[in-house]
Order: sequence, then C-alpha cells, then structure tokens
Amino acid sequence: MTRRLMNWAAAAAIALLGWTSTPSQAQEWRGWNIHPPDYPVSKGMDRFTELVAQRSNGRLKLKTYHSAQLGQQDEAIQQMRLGSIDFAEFNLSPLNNLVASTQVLTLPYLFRDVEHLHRVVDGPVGDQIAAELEKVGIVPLAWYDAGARSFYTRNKVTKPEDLKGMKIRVQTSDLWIDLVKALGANPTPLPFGEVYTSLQSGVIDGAENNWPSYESTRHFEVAKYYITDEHSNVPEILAVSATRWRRLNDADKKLLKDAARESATHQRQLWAEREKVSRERVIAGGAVVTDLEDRSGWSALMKPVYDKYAADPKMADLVKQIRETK
Ligand code: BDP
Repeated sequence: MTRRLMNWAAAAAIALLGWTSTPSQAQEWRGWNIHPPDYPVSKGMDRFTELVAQRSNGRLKLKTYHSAQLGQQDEAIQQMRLGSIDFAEFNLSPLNNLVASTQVLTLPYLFRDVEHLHRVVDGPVGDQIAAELEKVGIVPLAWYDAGARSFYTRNKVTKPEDLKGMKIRVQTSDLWIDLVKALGANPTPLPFGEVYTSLQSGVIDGAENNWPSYESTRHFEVAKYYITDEHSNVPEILAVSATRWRRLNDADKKLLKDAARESATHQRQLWAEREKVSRERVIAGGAVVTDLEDRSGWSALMKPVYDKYAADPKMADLVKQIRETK
C-alpha cells in the first residue's frame, strides 16, 4: 500500500512538473545493495546518495535499499538492465557470464596487492571493462574494494587436497565453477542469502569470501575453518542503469561520477579498517584461522583456469596490461 501510494505520489509529481522537467529528474531512484547498513559498501553508497542530493540541491533523489530488500544479486542485475533498478553495487563475479572481460578481474592470484588493484581498476583496464558493461545496460561509475576471498569450511582444510570432493558454494559464474573444480572440489552455485542455511544443514561443505562478508553473514558460526588462501581479489562496482544514464545531461553525469568516485575513496578506507575488525570478530566468535604465507601450491593449480579464460588474444592482452601495471 505504502509503495503504491509512493508510486502514485511520484507520478503526480511528474505530471505537475510537466515538460519543464524530465521524469528522470523527478522520480526517486531505487538503489540495490546486498549488504546490511553498517557494511563498508553500504556506507559508501550512503555517502554517494548524500553527495548527489547535496550537489543537485535535492533535484536528484536516490534511495538505497540495503540488505537485499530488492532481491538477490542475479535478479538485481536483470532488473538494472531492464531499468527497474536505477543504481546498485555489484561484485563482478555474477557479471562474468554476461561480459567476458569482467572475468579478467576475477582471475586467481592476479593482483600483487590492493594498490596494484586500484591502479588497474582506476586506469585504462577498468575503463575498458566499464565501457563493455555499459553496452549491456550497466554503467559503472566507480570501483569499490572487496578484499581477498578465501575458503571456509565445516571441516578443517590446510592444503588444496583437503578440498577434494567438498561441495563449495560459488557465485553464478562459469569461471568460479572452473576455479573450484581446478582444486578438486565440487562447485555449487547458490545465492548469497542461502549460504548460511546450506552450510548449517550440510547441503554444502564450504564457501569462500572476504573477512567482512564471512563476519556479517555469520557464516563463521556454521563453517568455522577459514584458510587465507586468498584465491581472488575480484572487485566491485557502483553502477547506474543505462536507462537513467542516457537521459542525463553532461553536467549531471559529471555530478554522479564525481560523487561515486569520492564515495569509493571513503569505502576503500572503511574497507581496510573493517577487514581487520571482522577478522578479530570471527576469531572471537570461534572461527579457527589457518594463515598461509606461501600460496604457491594453490596458485600452481590454477593453470587450467588461465588456459581457459585468459588464452584468447583480447583476454591475454588484458592480463598482460594488468601484470605490467606498476
Ligand atoms: C560479497 C560481495 C557480494 C556478493 C557476495 C557473494 O560483496 O556482492 O554477492 O560476496 O559471495 O563479498 O555472493
């Protein structure tokens, strides 16, 4: 009822504004986010919407629905392409099957450190991938941090062989399926929101994620062994729908882009802090961490993933550009 009323009010407002203002300016933009309000991504998005409201003097109204209120990630991607979600923050993995170049940033053991990742996504490689996403209706404005992803399991894992035969949850992405297969485990694609109960019931034996998500989802309660194999540093994007973007004038495009980039600076800072806090929190909550110094035994197993996803000339060139980014 409330939503119907809101829609009616928005429609009435547009009608009143008449031809002097376009609908894209009058309607409230709906933003999708999978994370709870206190998560670094959520705070970054809040900073973004505040800056946009301030700088447009309230003309551009953006509201983020946190905690997957507007659905799980795969649906949200479809909704953004159809224009029913106006902005969102996405991990690149569920975009892998849609836009091949996004796979490059998902590849295992590619980035030297977070500074290297920032230089890549904030530079020509990031711009190229963003341009390709725009063609499918998703316009990235800035890159958010998501740290390194590592495995966590119900039974203890200290080396790749221990994963053999285990059912490991992955995001919807062929690359992720092959990455987990390369380690001898059985990849099981599942929405993020179903991982906790699937771990609890034993439908899956493990999953993989960064410290903040391992903590915020409380997965550590049902899969307490975390091993810092850090197999992927796949980043995330703050994006708007192409439907909205195309209707904006250049000044508003710049306003949104600047606000998004500033929000990313904020998010990256919060991210670095939260990674440490989350690690402490899960350990206090009973998680048993195996810290790895030498990951060469893990990365050596990733050759089939590179052979399949980084072999064609375009992908090989992107990998080369990334490796050569100082
Ligand atoms: C988190 C990402 C989120 C993904 C989730 C997942 O921030 O976008 O949906 O992992 O594994 O780290 O599904």
